[in-house]
Amino acid sequence: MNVPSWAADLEPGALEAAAELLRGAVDRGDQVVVAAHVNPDGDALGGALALHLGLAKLGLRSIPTVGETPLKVPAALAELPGVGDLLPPGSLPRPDEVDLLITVDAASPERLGRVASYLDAGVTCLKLDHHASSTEFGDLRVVSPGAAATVQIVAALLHELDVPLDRDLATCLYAGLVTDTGRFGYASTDRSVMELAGELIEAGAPHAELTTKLFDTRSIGELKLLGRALDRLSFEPAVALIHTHVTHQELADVGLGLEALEAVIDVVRSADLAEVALVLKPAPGSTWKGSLRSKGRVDVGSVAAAFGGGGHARAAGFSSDDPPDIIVGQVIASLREHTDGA
Ligand SMILES: [Mn+2]
Repeated sequence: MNVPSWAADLEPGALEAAAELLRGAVDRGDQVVVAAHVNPDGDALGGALALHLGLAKLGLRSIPTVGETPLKVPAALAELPGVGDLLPPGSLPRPDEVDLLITVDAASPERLGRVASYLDAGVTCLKLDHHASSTEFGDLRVVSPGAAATVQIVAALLHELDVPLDRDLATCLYAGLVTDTGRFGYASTDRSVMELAGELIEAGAPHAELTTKLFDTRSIGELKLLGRALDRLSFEPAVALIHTHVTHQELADVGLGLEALEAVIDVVRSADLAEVALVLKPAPGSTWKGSLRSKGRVDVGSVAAAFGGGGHARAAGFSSDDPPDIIVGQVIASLREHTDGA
């Protein structure tokens, strides 16, 4: 593997130090927990499971988890290798029984859900991430905002550990790579992404099947919700914002949870006149979760940050307890500031 471009963003020696840490853990037979962020996507879950399976190849039985109960895995990811090994937070060992926590694709402790209690208890933490908004938790951080997906960092770490790619590892890693690059369509897609994709396909990743599952498979309920969201679309020409929301009741009507709304933003952001897209989703209580996407001219990561959220320049999210019309007004005001400054 050539040294990929994103590696320049790492702290010097971080990848090697992480490999050293893991080699030590394998030698000692440490109790290791590998945590994907809550509401896991292909990158978080694929990365965590690839690391779990890779450590198993070295002889270490780690515990993969997602810090929420009940543990929910999106249908598109339910057949990833290693999913059956996932344990819910309630079944995890106590902090004093855990030697090492590895976090995958989680920018902040909040994204770890109940697993964050390990950090509070002082469990040693290795953090693997690629979010520009990554906060400074973790004793050893392998964080590269230049990486298109955290699985690129996981793949490099497995390579550093001399773990050969097999079909299962390649499947998990490919799921992360194709997810976070929008099936290789986002600006983050570069040579290092394509080279890794090539290696994974060569190692047996069922790429066509994964792409169909991840991007082209929706329940009828999801399509109906998409219809509701599109029916309610509104455009603010002054800031080129397209926005919509879906209510609790509409989710309840089709008997689906929040995850059924993942696809809405991808359709909404395709509006030709829009520079920024916003979809508000009804989180539990009276809270709304906002998903923001930018075509590139506006840094929605900083818009989300103004609401206490975070993410990337082109994709970000936040939570708010205000009603949708107020949130939209605040986003418009924030966009005005960013546009004026540009
Ligand atoms: Mn990611």
